[in-house]
Amino acid sequence: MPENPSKNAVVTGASSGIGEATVRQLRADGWNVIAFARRADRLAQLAAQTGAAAFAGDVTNDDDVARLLEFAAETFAGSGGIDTLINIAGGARGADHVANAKDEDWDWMFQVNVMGTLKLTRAFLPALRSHGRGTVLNLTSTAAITAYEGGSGYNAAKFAQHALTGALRLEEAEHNIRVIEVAPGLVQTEEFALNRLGGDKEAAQKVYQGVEEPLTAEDVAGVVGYAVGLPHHINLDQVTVRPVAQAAAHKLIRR
Ligand code: 8X3
Repeated sequence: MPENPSKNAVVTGASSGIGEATVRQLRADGWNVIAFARRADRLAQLAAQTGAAAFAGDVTNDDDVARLLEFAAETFAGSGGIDTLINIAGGARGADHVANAKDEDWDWMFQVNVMGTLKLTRAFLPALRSHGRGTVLNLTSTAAITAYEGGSGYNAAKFAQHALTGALRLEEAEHNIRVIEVAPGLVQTEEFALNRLGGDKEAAQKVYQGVEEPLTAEDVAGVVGYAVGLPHHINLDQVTVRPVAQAAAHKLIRR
């Protein structure tokens, strides 16, 4: 197989979970990486440990995104420019049924999962096009594929992010930009369930209770690293990744 020519990536959502693990994976694979997230202290630590460049900001803030774009142009100026954008920032808030849905939870989920992906992607497309072999990888979820009770807001946001990803793949193929979707199922991370359930540690632990081997952030980062590390003409359109114990959204084996 030809060598993968890509090497300069921006990773969002990099301060914890799958985003952080992806930065570590790509650095271990020899990539130049800019880690982007809101929490500067965590980013600084990650940068010190991995040699990634850190840039603090919010994916839903247009000024932050514009500053990130400038920073990426400077950082990667000597090594061929950015070739890969990895949109991992996202998350769930609330597990209410539609009957009790909270506007603020839905707004937050649409902002961070959908609008954040849009803002980053739109900002970086000109640079990815001019590079000539661009890659956009969007981390969605199995919640983008199957709706479930209590999932409505997260399902709606992730379905929307999935749809954006599909349209983008069609639109950008002529610019030689591959568009990859990685859709993980149950992944046990430090913060995902905790954030979703309003910081309730006990409830967050119950999500994974009895599941022998939920996925880890590192498992998913390995898949992301594999997908973006393939020779550029190979596009993994959509990769669904679940633990064996979760054969489907409704079929989770707890022992
Ligand atoms: C997370 C997967 O099962 O909580 O994106 O919807 S799930």
